[in-house]
Amino acid sequence: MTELSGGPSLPQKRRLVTAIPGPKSQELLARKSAVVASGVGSVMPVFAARAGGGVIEDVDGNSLIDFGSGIAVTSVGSSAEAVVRRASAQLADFTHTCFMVTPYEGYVAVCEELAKLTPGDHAKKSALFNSGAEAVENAVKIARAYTKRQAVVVFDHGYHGRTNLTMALTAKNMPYKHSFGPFAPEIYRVPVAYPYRWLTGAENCAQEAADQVIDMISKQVGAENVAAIVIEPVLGEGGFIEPAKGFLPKIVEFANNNGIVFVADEIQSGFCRTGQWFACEDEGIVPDLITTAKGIAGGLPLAAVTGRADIMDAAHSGGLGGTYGGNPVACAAALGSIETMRELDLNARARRIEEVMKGRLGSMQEKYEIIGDVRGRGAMIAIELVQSGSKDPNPDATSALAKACHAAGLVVLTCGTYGNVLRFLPPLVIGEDLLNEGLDLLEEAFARL
Ligand code: PLZ
Repeated sequence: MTELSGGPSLPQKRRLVTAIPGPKSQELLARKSAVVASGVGSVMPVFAARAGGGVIEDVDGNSLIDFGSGIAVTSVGSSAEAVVRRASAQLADFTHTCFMVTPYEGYVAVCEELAKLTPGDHAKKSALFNSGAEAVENAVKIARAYTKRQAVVVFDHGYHGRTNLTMALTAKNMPYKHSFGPFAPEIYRVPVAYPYRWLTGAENCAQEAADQVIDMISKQVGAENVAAIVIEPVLGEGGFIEPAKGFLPKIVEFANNNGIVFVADEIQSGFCRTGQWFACEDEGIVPDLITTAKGIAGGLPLAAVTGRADIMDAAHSGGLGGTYGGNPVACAAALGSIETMRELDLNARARRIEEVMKGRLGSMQEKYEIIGDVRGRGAMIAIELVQSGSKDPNPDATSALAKACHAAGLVVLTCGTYGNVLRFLPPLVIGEDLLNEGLDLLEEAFARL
């Protein structure tokens, strides 16, 4: 894998010239705490100045290796040439007209790409929004309008956003829901096939979990009352959980047999992140609706609901929209991002990142018994940290390791219901030397722990 430039003048090298955070970041942090609400946290106390390829340069001139991509967003890098070129041209032409007032071509072109790229060869339509949460909310609106039913089924460890409805769909209380209720009604949570933590063993996980889900829906909700089943094909914030193979197809079959809209939330896993356009493809799943955001637009805010034309058309005319949904600059960026994914074959790069990461993390697992599980797909890889000799979660080691990586100039993120998962989401354009250097820094952090 050769090094790709993600920004014309940004050297693809880690470089620390001050402590982390440096003096300029510290000054900005003081200004931040005076005026930014404390509810809005930041993983690392450094302020970005430029970013591109596999690095983020801070205001003190430190250059950090990026294993976060701004939470799985900048898959093409933070300043990909085609994204900058197309978004800049659009910016000069016009910033906004509102698609609901006078439409423009970019929006239509993005919907055409979504129809081509998402799984299934049926007729598809899309609607564009600003954020992942908004896309999930709209998928639920559409599924309810189509089925004329109300109930929505979601899963343990699921994450779908921070708005009122999507908080209700999200599993984890702290920090997402605590003190923010009451939540939307008619949401039902069922188990997910989490192989590492399945009590009777990973080999029984897919069948037993699917049986439990179907039994719970049938007995507690009534399949005929369910509008939608919403699931992430690889669960993101909940801990990069890959449902045991066979689980998702059983759920899809149940949904199909009962007139339930199956919604794949691919906001984190989509757009080449897992080494294919969408993570569903692994098991040949064709969702009725698919929600996308994050990686779609190279860092600009854009989200979509895409799905079967008859379902998408169930919402009455004027029933879907929003002032900024499908903003022209964000659409231009999405077209640049998709162009980059095709041109650089970023699916192949994601698979290569998996190969390198799993190799290195697998060796670390043999050495450090607190690494309970190494998992994930493509450039969506994680390690689950446990107490030595058990599967009890080890959030302390997780945050200590993350801190050590940050101090060494490596941006890593944590996740997981138990706060014990270190996740790695490098831009797909990261150079292989930077990728290995990041893994060296992680290994040093383990050695010092
Ligand atoms: N669905 C699967 O991963 C966003 C959340 C970060 P928005 N994940 C990052 C945080 O702590 O707020 C996400 C996701 C899945 C929906 C969403 C929501 O997307 O664009 O953040 O609204």
